[in-house]
Amino acid sequence: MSKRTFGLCVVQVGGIQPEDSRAEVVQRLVSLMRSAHARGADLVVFPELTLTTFMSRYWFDDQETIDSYFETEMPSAETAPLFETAAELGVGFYLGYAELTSDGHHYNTSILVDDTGRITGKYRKIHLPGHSDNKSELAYQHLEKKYFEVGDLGFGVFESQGLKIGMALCNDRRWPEVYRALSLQGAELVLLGYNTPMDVPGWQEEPHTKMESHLLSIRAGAYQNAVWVAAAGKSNTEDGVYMIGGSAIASPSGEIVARAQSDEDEVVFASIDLDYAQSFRDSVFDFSAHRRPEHYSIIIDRIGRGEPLPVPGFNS
Ligand code: CDV
Repeated sequence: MSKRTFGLCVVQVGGIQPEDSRAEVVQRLVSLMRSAHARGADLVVFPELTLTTFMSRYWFDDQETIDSYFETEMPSAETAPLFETAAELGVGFYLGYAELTSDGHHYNTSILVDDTGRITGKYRKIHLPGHSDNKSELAYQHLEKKYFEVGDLGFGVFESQGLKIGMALCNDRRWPEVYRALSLQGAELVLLGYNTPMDVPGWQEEPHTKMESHLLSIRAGAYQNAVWVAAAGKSNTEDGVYMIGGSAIASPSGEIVARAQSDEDEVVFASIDLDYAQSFRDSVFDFSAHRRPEHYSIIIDRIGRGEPLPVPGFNS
């Protein structure tokens, strides 16, 4: 049986504090990229909004302060070392960051960069959680709906380093439509970065289920779509807020093949067999043979829950 092996790394980042400068963060990421390369990485996945602390926990009125968390160019003078190191080592990377476009739009974005340091794909986050109103009674808020617009690029799949790669960001990993949209375009890898604070306004969960629902989401996405999923998170505390960590790689069997053991900066490596997905694609998840889109129209027609549809002889 053929084997196409690929060195995949998720790089967990143990918290970025408000006082950490971009240059300091980039140096930290470069050093983690070098460690990943030493482990055999071909591609490194960094978290969502990696370059600063998670700004959506704060209410800001002042647009200048808000914009200070965003990147207006990529690469920039501050982020160039990441691209240079990628080219030097021959390692690709995925990076999440806040993007301010030249015409004034704000997105929660990720880019894919190949092993020559060239940007080969971009994704702008579509499922934005949280709220846009000021819940000033809370110590920390979750204001993604205030600071970011819904992404306008759809769910793209990009050819990079000889693979078909799809991207998602954080809350996207909980939505099955994301993985299906990517796997229907032949994605072999789904890369995603996340920030999952333990306390989210209006979202009560036992601490253990926070980790469980994160791992369950990436495992289910991987299995039901016969893809590899690589998820890199921030972890530990950021400005006193605990982030769950649990950076991991899930295989097309739905198993976690590598997972962070700490809450700190950590390089999580797996040498993956890209052809392992094929047996799932040829059998239980042979989409062409078994999918029945003529019965899936409710998924497009409805956003929220509604009444049961009529079934001949019932619900009329
Ligand atoms: N940054 C995120 O999208 N976080 C969400 C929750 C925790 C608000 C998540 O699904 O992890």
